[in-house]
This record gives sequence, structure tokens and C-alpha cells, in this order.
Amino acid sequence: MIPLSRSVEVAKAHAEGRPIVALESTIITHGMPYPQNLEVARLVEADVRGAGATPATIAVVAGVLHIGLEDGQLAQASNVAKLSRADIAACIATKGTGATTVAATMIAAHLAGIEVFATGGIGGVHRGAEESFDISADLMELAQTPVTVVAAGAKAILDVPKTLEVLETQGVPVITVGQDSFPAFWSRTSSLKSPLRMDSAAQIASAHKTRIMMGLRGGQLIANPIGAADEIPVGQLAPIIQAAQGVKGKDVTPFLLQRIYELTEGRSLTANIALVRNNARFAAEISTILAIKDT
Ligand code: PSU
Ligand code: MN
Repeated sequence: MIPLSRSVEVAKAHAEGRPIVALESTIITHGMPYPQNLEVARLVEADVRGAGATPATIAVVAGVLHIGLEDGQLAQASNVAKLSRADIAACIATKGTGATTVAATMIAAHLAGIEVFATGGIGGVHRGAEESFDISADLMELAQTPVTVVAAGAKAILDVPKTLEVLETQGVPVITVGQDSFPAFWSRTSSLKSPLRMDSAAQIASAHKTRIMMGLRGGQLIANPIGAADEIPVGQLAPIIQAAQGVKGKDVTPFLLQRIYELTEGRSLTANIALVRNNARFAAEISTILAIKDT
């Protein structure tokens, strides 16, 4: 058995069959600057509790896979490795410490029996991928691990049309909540039509269960649009994203997020915080419905 450690509140919720929502830690270590990252991590956990579920922030600490971090551990989670499917086992085996991406958080959530996960944005196909081959392992994870992931669409720093194509090829349902347009992270809408649309958490929970009953592998990507009051309209963002292009490899995502933060004078961070919290609340709603076993 791999060393897996549940926080006190997650262990209790697990034993009692109450709803749990997984949260990733890369968003804390690589996605947002200090100290807002820690404040947001705590706020998002509180949002999940406020919506009636238990938060389980996931990370590897000294070789142990943690499902739910105690507050002190959350504060330590800075300056650590970013772990995806390729690196998580190596990190555990070498007693390392690292933050989990969407892919690694899905793997850990599934091992711990958690079916719903809230984050900000997933990784995807990077612009220029026809040259660099840079496609996030998050997409292939959605195709094989049965976790419903609530995100705010894909960031426009990615090649969003190619990201949707790969998800379709991999058989991943991409379901937008309450509108036809696929949301673009900081912006409510994009020029792309969402492959699927659902208008309630109950429909999404039902689709999750239906896939499992049909023996279909993989999870679902739920695209939950950022609130109207918090968005940065697409027209304002496009030139900023263009100006931020330039780096390749594993560091692309953190680099671009930092540049966009500077170029929007912090508005991208305010929007990012609002959308993650919005996703945490919606994921809690889905997990609450899934926890009712006989529906
Ligand atoms: N989107 C964000 N913030 C983040 C990430 C995505 O707004 O921190 C992180 C997530 O952990 C995601 C990862 O899983 O970046 C994707 O990285 P890569 O493209 O290297 O797979
Ligand atoms: Mn990559």
C-alpha cells in the first residue's frame, strides 16, 4: 500500500460517507503569488465547508500522499516541485515533497475514493504545440480517471480549440454550466461553443454516475463560467495574452500567469480567486448529490 494520510476532518467525513471535494496544491505553489496563495487556499476550503462538503487539499509531503492538509502543512507548501502523473510516484518513492497538478490530484482523489475536484483552470494544448508537442497530461488524465473536475474553462494562454479537440478525441465530456459558450477562465465567454451544456449540479452528478454504470473510463470536465462581476472581458485580455508569450517547457504555465498578472495590474489574480471559489462551491454541490447513495 502506498502511504496515504487523510487529515482529521477528511478521515471523519470519509468514515461517515459525507461529501468530500478534492483541491489541488499546484494552484497554491505555482499558480498564485505569496501571500494571496495561502489566503485563497484557506478561503476555498472554507467555501467548500460552507456549501456542506469537506475540503481535501492534496499534496505529497516527505513521501506521504496527503488527502487534506492541516493548516500548518498548507503554509509549508511553497517552493516545492510540481507533480503530474509522470512524477508523483517518483516523488513518493524518494520521500520528496511536491504540489499536485490537476492530473496528479485526480489520481490521488481516486485512490482516496473522492469523485469531485474543484480547481481554477486545467492544463491543455499550448499554443505552438504543433512544434513543441506541449500538451498537458491533465487531458489524458481526464480520459482515464473517474473524477468530475470543476474548472472555469481553459485559459486563453492555451490553444483552446486544440484543447477541445484533444478532449473530444480522448472521449472526455466537456460540460458547460448554464450557457452555450465555452468559458475562457478570466472571461465568461469565448468564441467557441461548448460541446455539452447542463444547467444543474444534479444533471452533472447524474451524468457522472451514468458513465460509471456504462463502464466508460475517465472523468468529466465541468466548465463553470466566472461570475459576470468578476470577469475580464475577452477583448481586453487578448492583447495582454499576446504580449505574454515566449517561454517553453514545464515552466510555461507559471511564467505566463505571472506576466498576465503584471500586465493586468493584478486584476487577473482577483478574477482567478473569484472563479476558484465559485468552482469550489459548485463542486461541493455536486459532491453532496453524489453522496446520496440511492439517487
Ligand atoms: N491553471 C491555473 N493555475 C495553475 C495551473 C493551471 O490557473 O496553477 C496548474 C494546474 O495545476 C494544472 C497545471 O494542472 O498548471 C498544468 O500544467 P502543465 O501544462 O505543465 O501540465
Ligand atoms: Mn507541459
